[in-house]
Amino acid sequence: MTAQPTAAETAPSPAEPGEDLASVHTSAWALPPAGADPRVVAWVEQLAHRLTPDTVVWCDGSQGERDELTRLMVERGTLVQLNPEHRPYSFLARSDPRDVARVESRTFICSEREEDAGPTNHWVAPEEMRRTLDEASRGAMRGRTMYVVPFSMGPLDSPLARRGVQVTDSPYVVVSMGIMTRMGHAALERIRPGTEWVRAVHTVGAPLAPGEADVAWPCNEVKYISHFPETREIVSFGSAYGGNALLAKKAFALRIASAMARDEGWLAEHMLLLKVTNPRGRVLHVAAAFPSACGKTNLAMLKPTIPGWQVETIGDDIAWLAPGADGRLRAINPEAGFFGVAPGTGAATNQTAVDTLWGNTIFTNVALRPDGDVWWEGLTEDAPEGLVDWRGEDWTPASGTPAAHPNSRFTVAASQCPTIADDWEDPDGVVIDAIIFGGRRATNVPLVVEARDWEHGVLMGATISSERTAAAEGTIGELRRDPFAMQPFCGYNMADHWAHWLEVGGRLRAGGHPPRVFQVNWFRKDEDGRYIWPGFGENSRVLAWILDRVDGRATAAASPLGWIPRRESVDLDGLELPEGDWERLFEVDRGAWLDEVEDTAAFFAGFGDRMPAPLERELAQLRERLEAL
Ligand code: OXD
Ligand code: MN
Repeated sequence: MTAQPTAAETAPSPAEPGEDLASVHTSAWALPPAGADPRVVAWVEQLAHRLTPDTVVWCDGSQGERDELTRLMVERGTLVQLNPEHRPYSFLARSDPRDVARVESRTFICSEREEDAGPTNHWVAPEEMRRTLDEASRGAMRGRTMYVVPFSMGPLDSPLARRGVQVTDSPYVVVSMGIMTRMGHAALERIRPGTEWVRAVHTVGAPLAPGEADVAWPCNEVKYISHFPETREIVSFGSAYGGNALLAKKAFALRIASAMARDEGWLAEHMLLLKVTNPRGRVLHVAAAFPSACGKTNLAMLKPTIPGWQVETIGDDIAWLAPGADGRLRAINPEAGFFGVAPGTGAATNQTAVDTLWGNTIFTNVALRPDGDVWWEGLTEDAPEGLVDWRGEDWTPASGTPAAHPNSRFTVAASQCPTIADDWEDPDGVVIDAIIFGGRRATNVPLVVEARDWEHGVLMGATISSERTAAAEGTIGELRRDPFAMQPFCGYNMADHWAHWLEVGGRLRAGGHPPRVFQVNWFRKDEDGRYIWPGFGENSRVLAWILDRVDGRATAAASPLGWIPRRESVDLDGLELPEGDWERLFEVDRGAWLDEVEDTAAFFAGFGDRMPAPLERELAQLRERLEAL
């Protein structure tokens, strides 16, 4: 594949003074739909003048539009249509091998003041970033179509929903946004004078010279995923993949929305949402934050192994939470689809996800079977014969590389999930009874602990972490911190995010029903590196204990780390836990924990005077409880 030109190489010279770009281009620019908010129309026009697409198309979100776009992409080689006998109305996309994941090193928070981005974000001054992006994006859509994609995050008429408009030159992004959001005409209609809406600009950054042939996955070596939290704007240049390009997701629903939520008194979080019905018929709802690649989609579609419990899905990645008029915390899933990691999704780990993907699905960077269906590592135990890998090359198990890219994905409507809850689109949101924070920890962190109170729970969220493995840069065993699982997604200073949680907690406490807060860790290992807890469906035993605590039925014992379950209060029937494993799951190593507290103190010190005092106090109290052991 030929190298894509860089941003600098592709930037055409600015228009000559006095040149009337509008008269050059407007002929192919479709008229905006009648009634479109004039602010949106003016913004699109201004962008079209800068990006100079050949055509401007306003997307209506209809099936006909989607059919036309997929047809176009099949023709261009961006999509392969899968065999409809196996996977009706489904497609495979193979990305450029240099565009396969989110690029955190190229993700910028451009707040007015550096300290408002904080030490966990890459900050660039907004004027400087605007200058860079203006230059890079001048003419960047030449030879392409600019699609205008209006969308709603959250059910269309929910008071918790927010609106956005993304322009993009990638039809793959349009079709994906159509699955991941409520996209099209209905969303545009809801942007009226006075409605706040997020402006999101996306270009693959690969303009075409007249007559130049396109490639299947245009992108640019240089990438900028830039966020302007004060003005609620996103500009993404150079990538067409996932969170870099589907700007409704991480860029809007987390980075920009977290800043909106800070200003407006709610929370935008990297959390899955569950509805759980206990054996007594009580319905409870759970929000759970886990870092990327900790099995959020599996937990969101959990099949309990214990009788009497029903778990249903509301969301698998993002939750917007707000104290309601009744003083209780309510939550919506702002998304309409799942953009899940394919490898590791199979009958043994998540049959519900496998069932969700029966059709109407876009797969990206998975392997292709000779019968026109897809495959990835973990879908079945053995790889089928005759696979073509994610790069489009023939593959056998002897190839020595995975057939599906480790970050290969499925994009599918949430409504297609067999366990989707009946209240998943409740416009008022569901009442949250429990909040769970989880990390991937081989050591120290017990299977489950209940926080002593909200402040202690905020400490648990602020200290989510995973040990580095050989797969990540850095020293093995060193902690990779991912506070609130929001390290790559918080659009403002992380310490202010903790202060905001403390403030929201104060309001929930005043309402009399703050959710209970828990920490879980499915990944603890013994000295031989063996996972002690079986995980997956067996996690229902832990979830049941958590919700029995909320229901006032399960007992707990005090530990320096918080409340841990008494063995008899957890349903372990039918689980063959080797002798001593239960105790190992809750072991507190005083020395290792005191070291961890010191590491946390050093981490907190990095936030200087933005560090909220109640969290420092919580840490000091934890140290005291450990010292008393
Ligand atoms: C995701 C992520 O894609 O967290 O959901 O990276
Ligand atoms: Mn995620």
